[in-house]
Amino acid sequence: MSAIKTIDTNPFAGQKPGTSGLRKKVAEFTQPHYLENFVQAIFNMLGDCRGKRLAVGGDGRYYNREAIQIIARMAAANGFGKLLIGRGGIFSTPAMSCVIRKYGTDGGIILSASHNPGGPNADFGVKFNGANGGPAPEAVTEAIYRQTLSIEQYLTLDTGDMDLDRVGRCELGGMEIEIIDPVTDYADLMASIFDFEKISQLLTNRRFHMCFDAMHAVTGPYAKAILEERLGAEPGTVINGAPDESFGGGHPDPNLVHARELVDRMNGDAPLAFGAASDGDGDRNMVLGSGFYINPCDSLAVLAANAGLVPAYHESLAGVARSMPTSRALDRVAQFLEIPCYETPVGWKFFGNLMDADKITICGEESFGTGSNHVREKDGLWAVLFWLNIIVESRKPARSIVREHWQRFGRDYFTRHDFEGLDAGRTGEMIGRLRDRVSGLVGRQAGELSIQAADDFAYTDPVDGGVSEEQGVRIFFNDGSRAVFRLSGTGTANATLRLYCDKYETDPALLGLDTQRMLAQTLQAAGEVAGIAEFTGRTAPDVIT
Ligand code: VG1
Ligand code: CO
Repeated sequence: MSAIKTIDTNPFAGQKPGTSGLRKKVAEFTQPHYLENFVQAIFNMLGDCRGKRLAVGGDGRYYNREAIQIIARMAAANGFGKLLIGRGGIFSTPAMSCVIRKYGTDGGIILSASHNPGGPNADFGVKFNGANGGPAPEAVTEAIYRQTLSIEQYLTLDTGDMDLDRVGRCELGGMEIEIIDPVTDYADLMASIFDFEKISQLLTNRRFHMCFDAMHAVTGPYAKAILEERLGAEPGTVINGAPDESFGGGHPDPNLVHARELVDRMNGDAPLAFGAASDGDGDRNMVLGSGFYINPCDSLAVLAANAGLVPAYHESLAGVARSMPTSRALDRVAQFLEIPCYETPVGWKFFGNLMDADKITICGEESFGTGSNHVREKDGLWAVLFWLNIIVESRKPARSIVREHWQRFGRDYFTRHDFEGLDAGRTGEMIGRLRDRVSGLVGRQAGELSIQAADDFAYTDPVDGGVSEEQGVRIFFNDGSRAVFRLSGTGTANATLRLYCDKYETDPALLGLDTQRMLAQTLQAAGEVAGIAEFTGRTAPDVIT
């Protein structure tokens, strides 16, 4: 048996998990002891690790394999009983959630910085998920952070690397390691939720052409196995399907800016019937109809409204939830269905308790994230299959489904403006000033609008009573529109300001108009109230979704 080594170390500042795990530049993560400190902090938070079982895998980005070797040695030295590892070190985020739940492990470690770019000069990340398969809630990430502040030692093993590429069992310092196929369990789960037979009829109908852009990231193998192999879509349906350590030099973020190739195919002379893309770790989705962009807030509302068409959701939904900045389109569906709709802070970790307590079945965020209680993460391919199942059952193209939805429920125009690479000090000051003034804003004029209500969003978890404050400043205007301001918690350099605006419209003549035009007054008023130009020096956002 290999010798256990105790390594002396010192705390690193800033190992505080953000919206979704700890994300840093690769150069920071690969410093001696940096990853080790964080991993030992997770283990210390867990307490006695003897005999515990963990799943480990990542999105395949640069440093994924090395990190897994380090984690495996440390897990063995800390007395874990078993590690389940995806072949090649791969698990998409939703597949990891599936595996934790299916095999009943005590949790999992996901190596990913999600939609952030990868490569030696880009980003790396580590996320801890609990036994329910979901991202650690705030109390747990806080406990991990506290451990990082006082860490003095970590345990590892004096041993070489193991083979990550062969499915099977082996042993490391008395700990069992099982390398499993990362796709099969997840694909089986999808087959148990959706009507694969009918979706297959659709995908093998030579008049229905679709494209799935895996963006050189982790969903390539999943999408090929499910869409092309199991469901019979023509080869080539999945593009950019070979995972790459640097995501082909791109930004694995499924939006109109970064999924350019897909967008061109959907808008060309012979547009495809349906298009979709996923992000670095496979939990996000963007869906497109022929020449038609489907806003993620609308997508979430459409899935909830049509859930009865999908086998797993035939029975009624327990409830639904959305993150606070996500448009209120979902609320209108919930009201119609007479089910509760919860409003949570940004980040998937807030949905877990609601699902565990059977309060919600489907939930989502404006940031291209939708999911259900089949796992405890958002799930990109699940959303794509959901759409295909709705299309085949309703016999309507995606575009008609959305337009009919607007006719029925009204349309919530929604946009998000991101201002990136900002000076953290000045941007923090701007948000601080907004927060301080928030209660005094009511009645004030801003541009053409006046402010009816304003607050700094706080959330009390209805299950465990945990309180999360300062989750975003909300301003409600007299025309029914809303603006939300918050700072991103997933970046690795400088600050990113997110400004979200939405407005409800029911006039049938005003349902098919341009989003930016419809929200121009609200955007203008929001910029003025916050002093965006004055504090950031910017007059236009870097990314609009
Ligand atoms: C962003 C999104 C948020 C999402 C998070 C993780 O966070 O806004 O909705 O849950 O990314 O998604 P922030 O703090 O940067 O706004 V993923 O796919 O990057 O794990
Ligand atoms: Co992601």
